Amino acid sequence: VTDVIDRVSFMDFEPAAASFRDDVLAGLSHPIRRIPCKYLYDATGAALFERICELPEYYPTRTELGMLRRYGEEIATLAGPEAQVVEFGTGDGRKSRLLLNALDRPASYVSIDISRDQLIREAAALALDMPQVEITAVCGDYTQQTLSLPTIGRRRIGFFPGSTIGNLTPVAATAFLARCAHLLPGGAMLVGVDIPKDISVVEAAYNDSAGVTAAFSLNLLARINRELGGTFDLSGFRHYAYFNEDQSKIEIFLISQREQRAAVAGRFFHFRAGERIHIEDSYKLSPATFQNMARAAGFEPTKVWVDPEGLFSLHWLSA
Ligand code: AVI
Repeated sequence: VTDVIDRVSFMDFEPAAASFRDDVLAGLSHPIRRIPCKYLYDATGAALFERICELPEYYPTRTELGMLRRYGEEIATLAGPEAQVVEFGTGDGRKSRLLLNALDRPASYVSIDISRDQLIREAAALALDMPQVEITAVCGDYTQQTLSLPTIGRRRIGFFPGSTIGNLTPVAATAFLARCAHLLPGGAMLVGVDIPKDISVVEAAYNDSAGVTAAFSLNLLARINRELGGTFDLSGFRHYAYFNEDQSKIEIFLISQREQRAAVAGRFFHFRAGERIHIEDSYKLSPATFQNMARAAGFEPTKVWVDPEGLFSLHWLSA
């Protein structure tokens, strides 16, 4: 532990920050242009994502919040008393509060995130609301780094809500879960997973009528302009999201609306009309598919809850 800020213990594993430029240049040079979706979340992107979560078409957030309320008691029984909750990624803290409030005298909460400012802000807010819980903020990249965590509490419970697991390829998701299993010996993990459903419902969630998701996608080009000396004309690109049925995933692209060039960090890139930049996948996994993935990662899936409308699932995995 390197520091204590506002009652929050802060551990900094100093995740590599220099990679945005390298990843964008490599991704735009690739024959199939692509930029990793983690770069969607600068401060503007994180604020836009919070607005997405409130949209009428975007069912995952409110469904999962409802499920945490509805199944809180059962979750508390499975977790046992005085647990240590370890959340991978911070979000806006609403789900962590619901979970901690449902549990029986949770001993501690560890939040792991790559973005230092949001991590500390949310952890400090949580510490104010829940003085009885020991709070640790860990700045690190849980997809890349091996993190050693403090042990406070009887049993470690991992928490990965929001179907963020669906933004990883199945291979990367399995590798991530295997890393988690390693961090949670004798513990368990609660994972939120979006499930396949009527295509029109899924596609509407990623093509909202207010255009917030489009703004979220286009902010990636704005971020490149701001941080990497980019010259993208945002009006020359369009957000496009569709459901790929064969692979059971939403695919999101930015499509060039005309022939154009843009500079990034002093290098020029040429785009044909209709050319795409792939910016995100969002897999939708049935309970059985996800349970198989969890088993391959070394977990024993012990319980799955699905909401009454069949939109979303919450999985309890024993490590
Ligand atoms: C963060 N993640 C689970 C969101 C999703 O649904 O895949 C990201 C998102 N992209 C556009 N809308 C939401």
